Amino acid sequence: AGTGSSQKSWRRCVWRGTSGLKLAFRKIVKKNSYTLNSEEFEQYLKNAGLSLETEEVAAVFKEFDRDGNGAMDVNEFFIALRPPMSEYRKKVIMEVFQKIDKTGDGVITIEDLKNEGIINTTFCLGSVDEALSSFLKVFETLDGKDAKVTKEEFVHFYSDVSLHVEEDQAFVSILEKVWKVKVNSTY
Ligand SMILES: [Ca+2]
Ligand SMILES: [Ca+2]
Repeated sequence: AGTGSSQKSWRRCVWRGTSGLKLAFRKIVKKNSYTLNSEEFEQYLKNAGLSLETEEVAAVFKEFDRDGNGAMDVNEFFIALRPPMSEYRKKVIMEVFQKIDKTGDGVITIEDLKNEGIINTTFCLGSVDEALSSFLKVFETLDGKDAKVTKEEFVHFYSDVSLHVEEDQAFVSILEKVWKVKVNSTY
């Protein structure tokens, strides 16, 4: 297993080769029931032009295989290859999450959003609950869409957003606008 910083540089390296990896992964998932094992992972890293020692691959695979079942699924694959977010952005995301979670139960549900004016329900078809529930489902990317956004789902969603937003200030204002909160941006 590598140190934290070698893992980081590894990820940066992989990220640069990511378009090749995505193609490779698409090819494999068709053949192999949507997961890949350590050997397949190594093979496809090689195909993507990233040669690593077998032990390195194994160590990385172990870290990526978050539920430890020996198979990497697409979610684990992309979560793993995503470059780490800055501490600042992580804090911003957690701050916003806590502000939205009015009931304080650690999950964002429609109860938290009622009467907060987060979405304009005036022109929605169906009930306010239905509208809020569809809104919440947008942020659910990990488990089944149950209109309950966990911290993990929230962080996962905004980690993806974060990849596409260069400036911290822009990132903060995206969160502020969507969730109608004010971020206390001095940490
Ligand atoms: Ca809540
Ligand atoms: Ca959920």
